[in-house]
Amino acid sequence: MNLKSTFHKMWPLYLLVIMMWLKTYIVYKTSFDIKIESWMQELILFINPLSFLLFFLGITLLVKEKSRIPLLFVLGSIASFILFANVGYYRFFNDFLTIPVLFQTSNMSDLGNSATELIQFSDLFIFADLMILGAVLAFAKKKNNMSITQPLLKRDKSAYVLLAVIISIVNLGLAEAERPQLLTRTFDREMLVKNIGTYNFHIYDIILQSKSSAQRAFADGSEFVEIENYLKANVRQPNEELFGVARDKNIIIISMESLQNFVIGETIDGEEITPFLNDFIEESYYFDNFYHQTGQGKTSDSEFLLENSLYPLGRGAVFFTHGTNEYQATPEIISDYGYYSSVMHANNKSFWNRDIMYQSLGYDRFFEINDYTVTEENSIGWGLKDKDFFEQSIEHLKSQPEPYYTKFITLTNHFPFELGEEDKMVNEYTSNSRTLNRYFPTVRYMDESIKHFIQRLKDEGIYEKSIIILYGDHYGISENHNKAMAQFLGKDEITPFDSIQLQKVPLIVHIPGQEGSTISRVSGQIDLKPTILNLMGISTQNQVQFGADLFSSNKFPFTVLRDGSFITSEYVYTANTCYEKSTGEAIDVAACEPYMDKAKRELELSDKIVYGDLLRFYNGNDYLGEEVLKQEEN
Ligand code: GP9
Ligand code: MN
Repeated sequence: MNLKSTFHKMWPLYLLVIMMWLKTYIVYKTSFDIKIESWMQELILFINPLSFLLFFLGITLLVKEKSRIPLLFVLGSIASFILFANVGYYRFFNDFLTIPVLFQTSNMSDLGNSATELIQFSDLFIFADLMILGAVLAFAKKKNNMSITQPLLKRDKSAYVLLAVIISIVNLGLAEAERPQLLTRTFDREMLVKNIGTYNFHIYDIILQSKSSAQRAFADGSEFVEIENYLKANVRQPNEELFGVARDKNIIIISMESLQNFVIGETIDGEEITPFLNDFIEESYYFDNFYHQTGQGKTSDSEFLLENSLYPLGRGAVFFTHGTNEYQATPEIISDYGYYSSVMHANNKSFWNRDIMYQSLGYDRFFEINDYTVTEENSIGWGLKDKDFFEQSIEHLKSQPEPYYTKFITLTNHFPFELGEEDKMVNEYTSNSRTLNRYFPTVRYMDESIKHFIQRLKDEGIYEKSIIILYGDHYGISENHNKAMAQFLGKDEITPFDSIQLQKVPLIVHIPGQEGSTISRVSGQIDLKPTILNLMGISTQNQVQFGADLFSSNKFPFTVLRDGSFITSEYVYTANTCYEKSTGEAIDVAACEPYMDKAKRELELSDKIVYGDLLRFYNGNDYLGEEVLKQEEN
């Protein structure tokens, strides 16, 4: 086999493969934050784009000679665009794209400002190789001394395929040695990209997606036995004293956009960042060890946790991927108890597929952008400013039959944290991260709008007959800003342990007539539903739920995050490392081992319910397997 002649005959193909390969590696190093721990990992990262590029661009060998170059450009553009989309997505979400996220095109159009923030001039680099190839080909044509496409013999093609196969085997072999069971464990996208490369990761993702569609089709409800057993074994007695304190009271929930717990009680240039919340905490129950458990679905994932006490998915937003499943969400449950339920959020109703999902969750009404007067003057960033949003919502709130369960979703404290000068009440921070710098004034603004809202509730006489629950939906500052964050927190660096601590979000529960207190038991958004139902005096015994009443002293102090990291009262486990909570020091992983299985099982069982749409087999009391299947057959 004459590799040299093969190379010579197919030089445009090889040239593009090599350029795209190096480009991808440069993008890895500059646009993604992929943690490399050894030279072997670096080597795998370096070679991992190659196998895909050889196969993908090699498709050009299957077509006629004259179509080869145009097809090479088409394929090159597709792969470059995929890389480009990943770079933009990563800039904000600190994560790689997945198929479900990609199909959320209705969200893309809403991204507006954020999208332009996310695209940078330097991204043109991603298409530089195609431009270079174009220029070289034009030059070669002019010179006419380098033939561009030549007839290929079978053995030329075989040599090429052989090379691609060998490189793939080497890549996979090294990856498997470095990280056994890589492809069977899917928690961590970064690990996958690190080992098999961003392009192959997408192929893997497509396979997963088709598998999960098949999962629903094959589920027959027999899976329920295992789930019921697990839930029964883990059931905890809720707090009896608080059972029913909210009966017939309104439930007002405020989802606070991107609010992390580290700002609570903190100051910037001597000014409190959340003065109102700091005061409100004093007269409420405040959970200072409460974690968000969201994945790629961000706000919508936090809503999913809140309403279902199920985990969102490891990939995509469950609001999108499983928006028409059968659920037994809080709004549906409480309608039997005379409650009216609604959501207020001044954004397009289709964002995060909310319009569809809210029906599945059993909401009576969704007050969306068309229910608000949104003008240029009262908008910033993603839309209606929080203060105006709350002010306009008061009328909606008053129009509802009581008692009601109403969820407010704020918006102003959203990346890229834009705010007009007139609304800035604290200074920006000074660091190398514009994002972190701007975070504080928008948090301060949100705090002020909530203060205003609570005052309005008092004016309207709603406050005293309502339980008010405020929680942060997810992180606002991603790990991309670790350096600035370390500076703000006065640390040398942000360790993986610190990163987990930064996933704490505030949870505040205000019950009229009760002084409240600070509760430091480890907990998460999964616990909201059982807590709320218990306050409402609704028994949670037969609920399919993974959380527990936060007020119960029996609650197991354990919270698993969507990436499989977990927190107990003594330990934090993340990135295959066990940390002692009191010191933040890495210790022997054996200490975390007893909880590792539980963490994995919780996520697996919850995923099973979602993928198999298993709640269609459950009526809240009995397993309905046979009946449901018969109905579906007809
Ligand atoms: C969109 C708002 C923000 O309506 O909830 O969503 P996020 O980007 O935070 O998930
Ligand atoms: Mn959000």
